[in-house]
Amino acid sequence: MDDDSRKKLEGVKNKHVEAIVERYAGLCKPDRIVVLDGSKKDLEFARAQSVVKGEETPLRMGGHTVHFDGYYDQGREAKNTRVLLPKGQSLSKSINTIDKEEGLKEVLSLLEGSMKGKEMVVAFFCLGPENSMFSIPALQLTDSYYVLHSECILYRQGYDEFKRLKGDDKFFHFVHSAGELDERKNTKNVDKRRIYIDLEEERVFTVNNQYAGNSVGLKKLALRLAISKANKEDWLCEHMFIMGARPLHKDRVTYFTGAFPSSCGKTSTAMIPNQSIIGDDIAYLKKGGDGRAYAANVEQGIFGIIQDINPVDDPVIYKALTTPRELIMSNILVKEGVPYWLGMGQDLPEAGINFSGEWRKGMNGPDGKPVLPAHKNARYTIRISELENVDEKSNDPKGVPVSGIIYGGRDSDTSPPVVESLSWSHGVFIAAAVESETTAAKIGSEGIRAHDPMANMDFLVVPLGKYIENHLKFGDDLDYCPRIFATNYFLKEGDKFLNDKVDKKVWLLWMEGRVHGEYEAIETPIGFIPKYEDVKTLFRQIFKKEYTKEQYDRQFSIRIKKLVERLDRIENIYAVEEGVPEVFHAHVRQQKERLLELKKEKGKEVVKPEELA
Ligand code: SPV
Ligand code: MN
Repeated sequence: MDDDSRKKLEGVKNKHVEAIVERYAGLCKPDRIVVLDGSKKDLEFARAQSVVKGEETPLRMGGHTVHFDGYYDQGREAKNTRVLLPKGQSLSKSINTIDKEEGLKEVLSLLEGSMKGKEMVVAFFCLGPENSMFSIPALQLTDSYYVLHSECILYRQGYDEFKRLKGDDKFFHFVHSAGELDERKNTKNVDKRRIYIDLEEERVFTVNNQYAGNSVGLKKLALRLAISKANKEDWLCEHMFIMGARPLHKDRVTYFTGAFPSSCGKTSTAMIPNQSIIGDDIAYLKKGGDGRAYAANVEQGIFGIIQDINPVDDPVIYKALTTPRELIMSNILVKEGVPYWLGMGQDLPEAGINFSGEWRKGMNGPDGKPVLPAHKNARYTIRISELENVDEKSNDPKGVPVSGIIYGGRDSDTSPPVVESLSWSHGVFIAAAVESETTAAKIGSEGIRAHDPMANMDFLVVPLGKYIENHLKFGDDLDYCPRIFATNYFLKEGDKFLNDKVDKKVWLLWMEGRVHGEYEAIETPIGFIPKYEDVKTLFRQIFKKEYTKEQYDRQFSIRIKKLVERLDRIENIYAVEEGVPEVFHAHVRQQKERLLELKKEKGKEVVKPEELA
């Protein structure tokens, strides 16, 4: 460590930080330790070193770089992401755990000597806005300048937040090593990829990986630690965007949060044109002094899926991705310094460099499978402040008051595009019953219907029953509960989607109006749905598009059989979960009864909205 780094380390005046640095430097044996304090110079250094070390390559557009993860390191690893479980404790069966002693021994031995020939960077960040009720200081140790550079874009700097701790140990810490690298600077031993989460010590060890969902401590690793912290302190830590909805011809902003499983339209909902974005992935929700729910973005950037970003469906992001600024693209196709991705709205070249190396059309990868030009989970990393639609309160230490919460699933044949819950607890039930077809964001098979409560299942580290109870309690404690909605953008008939991607703006503005009591709705067994006239008007006003009664009927009819089948699946899943609040079970039963009664009354399986009005 040189004098400059030593000075920065000592500058936070925190013995716990010094001990952690000393301990893992001793274990990982880097050639050098570099400490950053988040100054402009340090941010430039992080950016430059990613290129110097060969982890990123500049693209032709000013400020843009590309990073490739290894062929087998293209999504979040579930199998080897585990919670270290102290002896005598237990968690839900659905949570992947390993005995703490055994897990620690394994991961520490994998980290031993892992930084030989490399540098260990020590960086200070803050989860949530600085100096606020949301702030959690976070210390990152890594041997990857790509991880560091990503964090400098995605998170707020936290050197001052660490000073504010005044020597206290109330911070998260993350130890990451990409492990041994091959000639492409990719992790060699992905079979030894391990991500072990220690809730007691509020730390995560992650080794032999580079994909940001596995390696970037402050993202999905901190999410797990924060879920555990929130559980103890009675607030909520959610896999949610935060956005400001701005209706046509009215001067007001209404804040929504939304939880969608990966790749189900979460970022693009947060980026709907003429609305404003605060965050796209992780939110902390706390009760404010006025009895309302307040939300803050944990991050300051977006690590978004680039597939299907094109000038028609996502004009704001497309523009940001095609103009000069600091950003990282990962696992796209590059030809002559120009990036290409799937669904970008133009033809792709037939050869180039991608996550498999030198790529040609029609070739197979090392696993014998055809290689697409770019990976489906290819991503971009960008600061939200760079976007033209950033909300003016994006860094407000108070957070923003939440008026509505949206839960989005992905199903082709069951739920209507938008539905409002009957009450807070009914909304919590809807959220706990979210199902979604799996996508490329997680390693494994795609297109399988998976239960994903609150779209947070992959990250849950507290028993599911307790987590649901926390949600119920959070609403009960509030003087004004946000309204809860469910959306489904993926209804299909045959192979054809029933909605255009941009239609989500209509559902959003309907929800916004509901919050202000401006639309009546039709009560159905599953909740409130919009009236035809209202959405028809919104389609006309927003898109100058004719929305027919026939389209409405197809999209909003109550599909009793499918909905009951879903409830049966949910019932089975929760039958083996311990500690699930009775209110939840009651909602499952009552919703089923209402559906079956409707079937009896109408004598059919599919009931049109007008038959309910
Ligand atoms: C997600 O998959 O939910 C993401 C990307 O936001 S990752 O960082 O991989 O989790
Ligand atoms: Mn996410």
